[in-house]
Amino acid sequence: MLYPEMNASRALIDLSGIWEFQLAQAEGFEEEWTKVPFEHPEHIAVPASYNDQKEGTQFRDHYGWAVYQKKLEIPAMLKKERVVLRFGSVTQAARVYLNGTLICTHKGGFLPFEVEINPYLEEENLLCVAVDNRVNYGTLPIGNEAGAAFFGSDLPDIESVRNMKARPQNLPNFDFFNYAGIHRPVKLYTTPWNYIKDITIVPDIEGTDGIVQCQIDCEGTGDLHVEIYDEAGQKVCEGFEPEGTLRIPDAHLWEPGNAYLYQACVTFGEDSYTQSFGIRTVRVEGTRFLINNKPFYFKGFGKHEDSAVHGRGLDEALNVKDLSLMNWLHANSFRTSHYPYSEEMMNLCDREGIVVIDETPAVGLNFGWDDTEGFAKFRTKEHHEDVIRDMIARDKNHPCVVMWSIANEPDTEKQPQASYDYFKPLYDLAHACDPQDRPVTLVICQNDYIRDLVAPAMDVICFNRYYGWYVYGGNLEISKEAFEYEMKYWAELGKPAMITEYGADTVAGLHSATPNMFTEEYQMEYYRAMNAVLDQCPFIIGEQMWNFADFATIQGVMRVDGNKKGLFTRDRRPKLAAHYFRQRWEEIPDFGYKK
Ligand code: GCB
Repeated sequence: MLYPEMNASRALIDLSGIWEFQLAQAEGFEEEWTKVPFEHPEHIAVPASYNDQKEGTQFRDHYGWAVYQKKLEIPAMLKKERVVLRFGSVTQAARVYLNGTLICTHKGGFLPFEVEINPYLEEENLLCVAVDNRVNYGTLPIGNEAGAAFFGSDLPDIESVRNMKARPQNLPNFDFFNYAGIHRPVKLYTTPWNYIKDITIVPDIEGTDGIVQCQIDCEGTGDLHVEIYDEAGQKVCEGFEPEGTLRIPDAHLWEPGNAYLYQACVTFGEDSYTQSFGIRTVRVEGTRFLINNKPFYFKGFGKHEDSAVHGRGLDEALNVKDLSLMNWLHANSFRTSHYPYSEEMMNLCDREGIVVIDETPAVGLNFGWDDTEGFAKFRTKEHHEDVIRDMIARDKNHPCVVMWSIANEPDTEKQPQASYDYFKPLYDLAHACDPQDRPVTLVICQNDYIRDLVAPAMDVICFNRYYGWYVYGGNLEISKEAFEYEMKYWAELGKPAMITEYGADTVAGLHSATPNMFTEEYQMEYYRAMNAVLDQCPFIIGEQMWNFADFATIQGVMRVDGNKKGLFTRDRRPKLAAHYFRQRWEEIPDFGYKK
């Protein structure tokens, strides 16, 4: 799916700003709300989560639908063109109405969707977006349903869960606040009626040349022309076919920390679109992860899209700040834990040379249940396939994306065969969807890893480990030993492996000469101990600590005003361990650290 751009043939209007807003009930909202402007609306900023923009539990803990309205007048000159309404993301599900007519629906809170609106346009228009924040066994991420325990709180008995039906609430089975609303920009764009629908670029390297396989999908008829420009604005090659291979002599490669982007300028009849891309390859070979045929070492984090007031809403200044802090730390990568991030962030990573592991919102599947039903109770399979397809369709051209993660921490151990039967087809699907055929992984949780059949089926073993925190908390000596012991198992598999989460909750400003849990000293000593183990393992191709910054979660006895495992506070002030990592990562090269 193309990211909307303004150019000589396409207009682009950003509908960000203050919208009218009203909370609705769990099950739905009045039909009138889609037809008539609200009489006494709240004012809510878009894009942003609605939860923290206003005070009160009715906003923070809202369950079910909320409705946004905006009046629209479209410039007459644009109406002759094809007009498309596009949402970067609406969390968790959306119903979109124009002048009372339902024009599209979308399930899933982290990927874009769009609809052509010409047939519904009037002189003055009322756009209405209804948003549902409910999570359950059929959504990704997973929410608990009555009868199950949920993250953050232990319910005393089943009876109390039944009682809660009178006062329904979301029971997320994931450790981040279930922020909701219109999280990413809403845009109107136009195209001519014969238009460029999609562009797919697959780069390769031959000697010093870049090889670019291009596929252009168009609607209607017209002459097609592709021109490739370098960063100096020089044309380096061109083609005239919807599908073909172009050669860039002496190409500049896209490298981590050293980005170089080419522009494919496509014209088709009256339409035009410019797609940026990089020349780089990605491949797994033995126990190595090769970018441009050189062994890469991941230094970085799991992150969240999370900040004060905005919640999970797009904040471009924060994105710039975060990448700047990554550069300050000599980090080179992050995982989009636990959902695909904004297109704006992906574009920025392309430009800044930050490497990304792109993750679906499949978090918490079967985690935390001690029942026998296991995977059988989930209704996620089709939706899981959809998000894999849609995520790859959205992000396939990004040079920053080097691997797909199809899930975070499902329980792959209790029912190993059922887990394998669920995930192996999804792994195959991800490979089949990706024109660049990047490596595919799934991030496993700390469990009886010997029973796990899923991790060994992936291209790279990605594990989250909390020795020294949830396991042997406070005792770094025994944690180190246990971690070393486990590494012997993974070494045998002959695959590359990386740690995608390890961390310790750390209250900024809490110090002690003897490193006790929750102090800044403990966080630093914890990482020293774990990293010493990682450094001894030649098959370990990376370390991504948990988490880049403190972030909001559900309330509960496990969390003091959110998860505090950040290397930075929520407002991006470094903790002691940030200085430790800064020094460590300065000494670890991007390439060739593990031979
Ligand atoms: C995990 C999860 C992550 C949590 C983290 C923690 O394993 O993948 O979402 O936030 O642990 O801090 O407990």
